[in-house]
Amino acid sequence: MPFRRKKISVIGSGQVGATCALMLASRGVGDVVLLDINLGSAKGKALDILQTAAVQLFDSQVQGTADYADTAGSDVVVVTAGSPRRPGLTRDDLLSINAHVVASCCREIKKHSPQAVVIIVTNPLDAMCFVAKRELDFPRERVLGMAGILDSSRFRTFVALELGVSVRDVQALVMGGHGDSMVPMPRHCFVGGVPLTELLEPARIEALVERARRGGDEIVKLLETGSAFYAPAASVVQMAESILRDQRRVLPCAALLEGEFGVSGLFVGVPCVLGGRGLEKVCEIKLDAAERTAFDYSVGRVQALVDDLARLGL
Ligand code: A3D
Repeated sequence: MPFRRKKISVIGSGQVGATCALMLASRGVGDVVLLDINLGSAKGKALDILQTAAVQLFDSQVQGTADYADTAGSDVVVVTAGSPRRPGLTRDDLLSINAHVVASCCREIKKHSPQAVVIIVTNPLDAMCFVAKRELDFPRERVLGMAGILDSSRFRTFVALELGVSVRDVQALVMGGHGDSMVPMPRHCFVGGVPLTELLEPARIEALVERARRGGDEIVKLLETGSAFYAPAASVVQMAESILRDQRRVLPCAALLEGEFGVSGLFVGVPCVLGGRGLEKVCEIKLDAAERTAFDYSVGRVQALVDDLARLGL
């Protein structure tokens, strides 16, 4: 069989999408198609990224388009299309605008890349995953949301800054829905193998948890226009790479739960094994009483978003 490079399509060539395309191409994960309703943005950014190859030395092809036919047969499709958060605009406000965008993108993805693993990034994340799953009707293994890696990388960053250590040696887990109700799990945070709870007082840990929880807002306020994109894009690339290279990494992702953690029919952030088939496994861990309460509250918030979709007829 002739060798075929992996193909990744990124829908939406805005801040997150274009950064994803750059990172995917420069890591040599595969050939990248960048699609946007704004053809000039997709083509211009794709060409610009391609021209970094001579300097960054990669062989990936990068194509910009507004035509889904060019995305046909993608192994992974990343959906970043939609409106970003703006100051004063909550994730929930985006529900209506972005549900229509994600549904229309997923109809095209289903038509052109029926075997793809689809990674949703558009906010409000957990609700957009729900819309995507409904439109795609793919098995749950092939519909995932990116949030937990970003949320936990924020927490890891703040822990590393606080302790003055390398972030490489800080492991952390954030579960639950993406947003204010996310559930950072200090009990599962380790610094060079030492539990965080032995290194910092509970009040300091709580302050870092709170900063991670508001990590997106902090950046929205600083930027004044748009929202974070470097760390979100890097988080997407980690998911895509684990799938495309069958790395079987254990990463916190939004996955459709089918009874795990006592939840069914909702996308919630949980530790997942990502490999060649997409979601290989949900890792069900024991939650203590406080974690259970926080997780259940977060799941309730995801359910409320899904209920809003129904109420709005989305
Ligand atoms: P932005 O830079 O505005 O890019 C969005 C792009 O989508 C624009 O180029 C639009 O032209 C394009 N677009 C709009 N509608 C369509 C459509 N129907 N088909 C194709 N393209 C379309 O936004 P951004 O890149 O900063 O953010 C993109 C999305 O990701 C937003 O919903 C953000 O809220 C979300 N986001 C999520 C996270 C998570 O952690 C989950 C992090 C960062 C951003």
